[in-house]
Amino acid sequence: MKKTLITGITGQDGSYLAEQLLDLGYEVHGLVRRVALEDPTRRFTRLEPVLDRVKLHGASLESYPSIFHVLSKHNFDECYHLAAQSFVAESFADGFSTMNTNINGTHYMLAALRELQPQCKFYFAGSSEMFGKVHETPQNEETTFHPRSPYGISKVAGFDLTRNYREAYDMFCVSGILFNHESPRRGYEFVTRKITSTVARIKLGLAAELRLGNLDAKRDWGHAADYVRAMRLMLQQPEPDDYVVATGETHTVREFCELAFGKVGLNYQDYVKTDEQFYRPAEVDLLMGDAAKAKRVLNWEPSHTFQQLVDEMVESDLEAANRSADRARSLTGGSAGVGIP
Ligand code: NDP
Ligand code: GDR
Repeated sequence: MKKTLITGITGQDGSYLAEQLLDLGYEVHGLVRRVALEDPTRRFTRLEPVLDRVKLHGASLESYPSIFHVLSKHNFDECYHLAAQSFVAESFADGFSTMNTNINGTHYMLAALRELQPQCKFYFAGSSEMFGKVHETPQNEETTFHPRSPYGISKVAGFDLTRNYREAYDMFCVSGILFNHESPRRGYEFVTRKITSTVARIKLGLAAELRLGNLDAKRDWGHAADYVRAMRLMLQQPEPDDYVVATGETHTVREFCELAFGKVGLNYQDYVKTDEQFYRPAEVDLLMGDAAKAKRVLNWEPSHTFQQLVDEMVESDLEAANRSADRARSLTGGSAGVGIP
């Protein structure tokens, strides 16, 4: 039985990865913040289906000793380092925290593994945000990086640290360069979930409009369940290497809105308003990945279409909004105002 450590196990990707690894017979450990252990009902919602089958350890990415402590107690075959401040807009608001968590956190993980268990295979969650102001389209493993946010810069640093540990210490360290991937478990601030959760609320008469920033930004959106599958495949290869994971399609935020509102029989133009506060100081205009290498070497392909992704997210948010409205109605005896589901 393989033993694995997932940092960021409470996040979107961590929860899907934990489920897939458990299904494959892995023993799954997760590194979580102390505050999460203190309030499991609120912080472990994504992990709920598997909570009794994972072993959680309190540690913080800001603290080398806390990471060292966990790694000194258990030997792992594989480590998936997913924990990060992952919201690009927040990285403009507080670049210092983002840099600290994302760069030092990755460095601490690598340094502690080197010290305690250099045989453990290491996955770093790289990002298409590293391509930023793109130098070519589509982007592949050879495309030059030009990050456009503190988040993107922190991911380039993490990517370089990971490669350097591979080259300098002969450790099995890989980076996945993953393009945007979404699901019903996506955080509410990210544009896809913001759209689908608001569509559900508008449909139920609980919201009147949706305020967004740049509708013309183009992203290559896939499904998170497909993308975590690629992470594991990277660690099963004979040699460590880096891979782009993407669908090869690109769509505007506007197109996402059109499909999501269309799914419930509404026209996005009647509800979407643009709002300066959601524009970024520097935008990544266009992302479109070329995952030919992942297909060739890992035999990986996405299994969800863009339309299926949007449909699944809208359906899930409609169900959640309906449940929440029912709960509120039963509490108020009929007339109810309802918050975010
Ligand atoms: P989420 O934002 O859903 O999850 C982030 C995770 O990191 C959470 O478990 C969070 O824990 C944890 N975390 C954040 N800060 C700290 C900290 N200081 N100490 C310990 N844990 C911390 O991200 P995703 O699941 O979407 O993404 C996973 C990784 O992949 C991230 O590194 C992200 O940058 C990267 N990525 C994501 C892509 C995407 O489209 N989803 C694309 C490319 C890369 P808590 O619950 O306590 O907040
Ligand atoms: P992104 O995802 O920055 O690509 O990073 P996000 O969903 O936040 O933005 C995508 C695009 O939508 C535009 N946009 C808005 N975005 C948000 N969040 N809110 C809005 O109201 C809004 N209006 C327009 C943005 O400007 C942007 O162009 C995600 C994260 O998961 C990263 O961690 C990951 O590395 C990358 O994807 C790949």
